[in-house]
Order: sequence, then structure tokens, then C-alpha cells
Amino acid sequence: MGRIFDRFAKRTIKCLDGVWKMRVDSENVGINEKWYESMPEGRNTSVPSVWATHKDLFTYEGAVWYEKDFYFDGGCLFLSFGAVMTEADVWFDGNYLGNHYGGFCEFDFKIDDLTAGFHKITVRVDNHFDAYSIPQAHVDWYHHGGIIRSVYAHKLDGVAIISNKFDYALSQDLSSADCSFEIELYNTKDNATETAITVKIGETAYSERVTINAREYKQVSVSGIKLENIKLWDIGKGNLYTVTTSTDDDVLYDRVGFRRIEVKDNKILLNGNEVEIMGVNRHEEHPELGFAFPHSLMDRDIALITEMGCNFIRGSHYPNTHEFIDMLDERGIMFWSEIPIWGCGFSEQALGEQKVVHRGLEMHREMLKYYYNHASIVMWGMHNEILANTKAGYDMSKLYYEFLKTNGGNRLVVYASHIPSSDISLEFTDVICLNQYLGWYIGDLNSWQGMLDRFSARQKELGLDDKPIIMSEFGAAAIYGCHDDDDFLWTEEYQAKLISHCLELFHSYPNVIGSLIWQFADARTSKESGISRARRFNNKGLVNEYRKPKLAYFAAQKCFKKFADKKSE
Ligand code: ADA
Repeated sequence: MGRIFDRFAKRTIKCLDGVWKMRVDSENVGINEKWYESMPEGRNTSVPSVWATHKDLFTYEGAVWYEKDFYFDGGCLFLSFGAVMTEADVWFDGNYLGNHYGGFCEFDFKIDDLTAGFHKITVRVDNHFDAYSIPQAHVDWYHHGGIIRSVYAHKLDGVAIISNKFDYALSQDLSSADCSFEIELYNTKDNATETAITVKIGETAYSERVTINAREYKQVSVSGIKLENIKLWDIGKGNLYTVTTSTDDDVLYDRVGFRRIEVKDNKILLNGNEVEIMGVNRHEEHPELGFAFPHSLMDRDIALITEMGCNFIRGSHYPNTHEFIDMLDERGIMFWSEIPIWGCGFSEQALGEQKVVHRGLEMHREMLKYYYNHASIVMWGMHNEILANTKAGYDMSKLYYEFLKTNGGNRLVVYASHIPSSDISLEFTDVICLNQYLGWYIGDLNSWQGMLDRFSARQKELGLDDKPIIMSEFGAAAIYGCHDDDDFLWTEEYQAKLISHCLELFHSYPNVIGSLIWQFADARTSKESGISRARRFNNKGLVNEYRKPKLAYFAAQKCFKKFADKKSE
């Protein structure tokens, strides 16, 4: 839950990052031997981190136990994990708290009546894959494991605020907004308690008194708060408003923005204005630190991406850290947030497994729960390159689309398809997002025009030609520093030529309203990826894994600048 602004005014919060004890459980004996009561002697590690930073664990897949003793002042503890890769079982002082599946989303536990003193957290982390894993074993990124984001211990007092979900309806002319809030409270006391509950946004405040039974959660809905003369959140304009939620004992701050995103007449409109999407796909991954990606480097990534002229980032292929999205909120950069259903790994049978379908739905539910208030998230991504030409793919798309449309707020719901000629699920996406690698895996630069023409014809036949298209992935690999004639694959020259060719074509093609280059930076891949991944990296980055720009970075920058200049003419 690390954020770039202070979220709580009153409560005491202890960050549990730092040195933890760690013990590898390659024989999977830890549960039987009750390591949660007493973990055998292990080694020290850092949290957050991936265990691949330990030389001998670089390729390890399986269970690893983590343990931390820490001082807590007594009372009610709210224990929040930023993300654990991939499955976590958590014990507190030897008592089981619960399980969490899914490597990229936060989760938390609440424990009442603790005594002041030292307490022990034990986490069994497991990153093995089976038939129901999301993602499946075959992905195009590295199989990391570990406690990859920060852990926090909050001390809750009196009536504590668990969350406040913000919604709004903008007036027709976008000048005013009707705001509503869904607040979740928890009474830590062992008697029914009355408290004032106040919500303030801008200069407008609402207050009422509520009574909550002992040790109970309560939802409080607040609506009808009207704000006039609002400043809209927009591209390059991160106009954010602070929402202050208070009870007698707790104060929660959040930052929200007002904007309207919609599809109309084959265009995406942001606040009524047509947007041309210029962006990249980005893995939140570092060659040494894996998914424990540091804040300072996020800042550098954003600088490189905005200097290139982008207004959009796709968080491929999983929920990114809040810190990163906070910065996008602040700077007015649009973001696509998705869950790690990375299709190539999923057979038709796996897609149809109810356990997989429900796990995916739960991941969407969590993404909404924790990320809902971010203004920069303008798209929810349901899945990537699944077999959307099968019944299982169709059913999954329908289920997730309806769920996200109903519960996702003012956002577009999309998925990325790699099978434009046979996809039967395209009705379940607000924008048709196509991933294609012509000029790399198959075809050449001249193949693009034909592909687009054929797809446009199919789109008409399907009666879906009111949907705009984003070219959501395309690219070519280049080894940083490899130079030669621009006909040679793997050279920076060929990659730059392909990127320029694609951008020029897409941004002049009717119905294509934007492009997301695959990918921002070279990223480490899994051992299953095989021969097409030189250095065992996906080398299609515009910058290498240490963020050194390749020629394609400058080629894209030139195109995006030209498109932006043309627009402002
Ligand atoms: C797919 C996939 C990406 C990446 C890409 C590639 O489109 O969505 O994650 O693997 O292919 O480089 O081939």
C-alpha cells in the first residue's frame, strides 16, 4: 500500500520492510513440520524483493517461508501486504490468518486484541504452477517469487476507516459533479460506538453520525455532494482533488479526479475531446530487482515515456504498484490496468476450468477494490491473447466484460486479441485492441496494410464497425548496440524502421485511434520462452533493460511528435 502521499493523519503505521528471515522449503515439508510455529534456521533476505536476487534461487520455483518479528503497541492490527508472488499463506503468532492467490494485488488481515510486545508474522510463499494457475507456466516474463511489495502494520483505534470508494456523475457540460462515496468502517471497540463520519471534497463537506456495533464492519453510503466549477483531470493535467474521510478516531486521505471517457462515433473521447492514443506497453520489472521495482526508477521510466511523447501506458500484464499509478494520476497520463491472464499459456480446456474462471474474476474484483479511485486508469483489461475464438474464451470474455462494465465505474473495458480473423468475442470489448507481430514472427512490413484491410472488412461484416481500434501490441526485437543495415532482424535499425512504418500506417488508418508499442523496455523472460528470446530477454524494448534508448525510441518519439503537432495545427 505504499503511496506517494500520506494517506492517514492519525493512525500509527509501521512499515515492515527490511530484513526478514527466509527458509526455502524445496521438499514442501513446512506445513507438516509446523514451520509457522517455529521456522528452522534460515537466512536473511529483504522485503520487498524477489528471491531470484539470491544467486542459488535464481531459477527456484516452489515454496519459501518468510518470518518477521516486530513490536506492536497492542490493540487492533491491520496487516497489509502490497503483493506476494504468487500465493501466500499467512500466520500470526502461529495462528493461521488466511490465504491469498495472485501475485500482483494487495491484501490484508485484521487482528483484534493484541497485547503490546513482539509478535511474529510467518508467510509461506509459493510460486509453483499447475493447471489452474494465473498466469499459466508459459509466460513471456520471469517467474519471480517473493514478497515483492511493501508490508505495513497499521494500528486501528476506535472506529477505523477501511476504505472509501469514490464515484461521480458529471453534468452534461462537464462543469459540475454529483459525488458519492461508499465508506467501510470497522469498530475496534468491544462496545457499540457512535461516531461522526465526515467526507470532504474540495471545500464541500458532508457529515452524519453513525453507530456501529462492537467489532463490526459497517458500510456508509454518502451521496448528493455537488461540486461546481470543477477542474477536469485530462491528458497532461493531473487536476486532483483531495477526499478527506474522518471519524472521531481516524482520518483517511485520497486523491481523485473528474473525467469522462467514452466511445462515440468510432472515437475515444476524453472529456468530450477526441484522443489519439500514443503509448507503450510496460512491464514493471527490473533485470536485477525483478518485480520489487523501486520508486526512483518508476520516476525515470515515466520521464523517458513522456519525453517520447506518450500519453498512455498499458500496464502489461498485471496490476502495477500504486506508487506508479499515483504518479500517472498526478501527471495526467492514461493507464490500462489488467490482470495476468496471459493467453498463450492457456489451452481451451484451461480457459474453461471453473477454478480458473473464478480466480480471474476474483482478481478483477480485487483490482477494482484497491485501484478504483485512480483517475488515470481509463481502461480495465480483462485478458490478453486468450483463445477468444473458442466457446471457453467467449464465455470468459462475456463474464468479465459484464462484471467490469457493471462495477468498474467510468472506464472502458477491453482485451487484447491476437486473432483478428477468427475472434468471436469482439462484442465484449469497448475498443478493439489488436496484437500483431507482422514483420517479426511472420510476414513483412508490407503485410500490415492487408491485415488492416481484411480486419476492417470483417469488422463491418460482424456489425462491429462502430468500435474504434487500438493497435495494442506490435514490435520487433533489437539487441541494444547491434547495428547494421536496416534489413537485418535484431538490429536497432530494423526495429526503428518497423516502428516508424507501423506508427505512420496506424495513425493514418481509418478507425485506428491509437497504438501501444511492444514494449517500453527489454524484460527478462521465463525459461519456457525458448530460442526466440536471445539473452533470455524479450528484446522488443525501445530501451534496453537498463533504460538505454535504442534507435526505435527516437523513431517513435519523432512520429509521436509529428502526430501531436498535426493535431494542434
Ligand atoms: C504477445 C504478448 C506479449 C509478448 C509479445 C511478444 O503479444 O502479449 O506479452 O510476449 O507477444 O513479444 O511476442
